[in-house]
Amino acid sequence: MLTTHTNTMKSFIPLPHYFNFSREKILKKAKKFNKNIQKRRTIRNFSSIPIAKEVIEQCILAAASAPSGAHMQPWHFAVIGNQEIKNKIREAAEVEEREFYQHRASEEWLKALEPLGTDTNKPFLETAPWLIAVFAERYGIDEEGKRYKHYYTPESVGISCGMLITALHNCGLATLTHTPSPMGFLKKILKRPDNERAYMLIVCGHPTEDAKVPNLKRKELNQIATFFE
Ligand code: IYR
Repeated sequence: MLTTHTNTMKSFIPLPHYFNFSREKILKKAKKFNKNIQKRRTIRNFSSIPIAKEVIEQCILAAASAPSGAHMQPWHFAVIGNQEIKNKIREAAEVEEREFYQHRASEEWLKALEPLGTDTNKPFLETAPWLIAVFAERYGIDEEGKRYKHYYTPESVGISCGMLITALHNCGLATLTHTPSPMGFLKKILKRPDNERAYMLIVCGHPTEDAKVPNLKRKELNQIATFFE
């Protein structure tokens, strides 16, 4: 299989899977999927109910099926279930968050965050069963230690994060996309190599029974899409 930049030979195979659904079935599936994904909510109240590692493994494999620039697959998923590491991550994230809320964030930014009810306190980083730190590989390194270029890295990693969130939601699990900024501490705590940059922290678990979410509205179709028929 062609996987890395080192494969220069062209190789094509017949498209292995193609779903030749009827027009009716396509629309039915579109509606069904939308109905399900509309139930996705970002949560911040995580219970400590465990989730099997195998579930996370499957969802990461799904995420890693994302398209990527020149098929470089420029992502790495550091999956943390270890309590001591979670504690360290919480501690380091809260240092950055205190700086953010007290100094770095503009008035406008803080005002925009008000409806979400966020603050410097991040207990979910310790209580949720899994933290998935997603790293973007700024460049690749071949078997001889030579660097090679990656393309459209933020776009590629962003797509895979979206697919990961969708895959987890499909299992009935809740997530929080958490981006304490800067995220340099993740690279240090998780001992990731120089070519990687922390991209996003995805918190995953079950909501607590009394979990609350802000009363947010999604934009209407005519606000987000323009059709040229
Ligand atoms: N990282 C901070 C602030 C924050 C920023 C945005 I943009 C959000 O959508 C939510 C929170 C925090 O996690 O509290």
